[in-house]
Amino acid sequence: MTNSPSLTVPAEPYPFEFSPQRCALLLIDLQRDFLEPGGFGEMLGNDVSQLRRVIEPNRQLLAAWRAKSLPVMHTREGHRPDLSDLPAAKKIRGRGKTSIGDNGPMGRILVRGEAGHDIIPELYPLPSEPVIDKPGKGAFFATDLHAILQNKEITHLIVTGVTTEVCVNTTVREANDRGYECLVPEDCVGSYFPEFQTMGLKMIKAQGGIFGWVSNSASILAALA
Ligand code: TIU
Repeated sequence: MTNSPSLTVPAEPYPFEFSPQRCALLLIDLQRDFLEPGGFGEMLGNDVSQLRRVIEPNRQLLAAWRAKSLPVMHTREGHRPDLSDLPAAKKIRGRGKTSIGDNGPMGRILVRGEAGHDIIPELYPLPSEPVIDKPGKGAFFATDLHAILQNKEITHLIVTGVTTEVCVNTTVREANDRGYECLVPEDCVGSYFPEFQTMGLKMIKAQGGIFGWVSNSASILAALA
């Protein structure tokens, strides 16, 4: 693969450099179950409006990546309809009245093929964009994401989506351990809890960028322009 010239984005703890063709935009779990009323997130007692602010900045970043034909990938958290990939511990966690696999307002909760499991229409994948179905919080656990990234010679990731402290953080840690350089735009990731949003981002960039970098969509868009 021919390397395109390297771009630099102002970021913390120091500028993030990447070659656009080797940098995938990885959108984590922007699913109806997490962002829309009546889904899994609300069932856990969360305020989904806290997450909806990420939609517009993600839409802009996605449009920029698509306009330059750069690699885009999406993930969805969910399970097989027979729940054979759902650990008992995950099924019973929370001791709620309804849990993963049960019927909810948008179909069976976090089950592949159900309406609530799908990605929100505002950020819907194109047929050319790989969608990684993951049974866990991290996007590398029990998926072919690492193989896809290696086949495409991708070395850098811009990781967006929900939630900051759960699936985004877990995925950035997994990616970092596999040698990927990760940048997280803070306005493109969301948490149901403001304090977790703050600390989830601090954890990534602390100690000289222990897991990665933190920036924002405007800085990335400016670098790409
Ligand atoms: N509950 C919560 O904050 N998150 C999840 O269950 N999954 C993701 O973060 N995608």
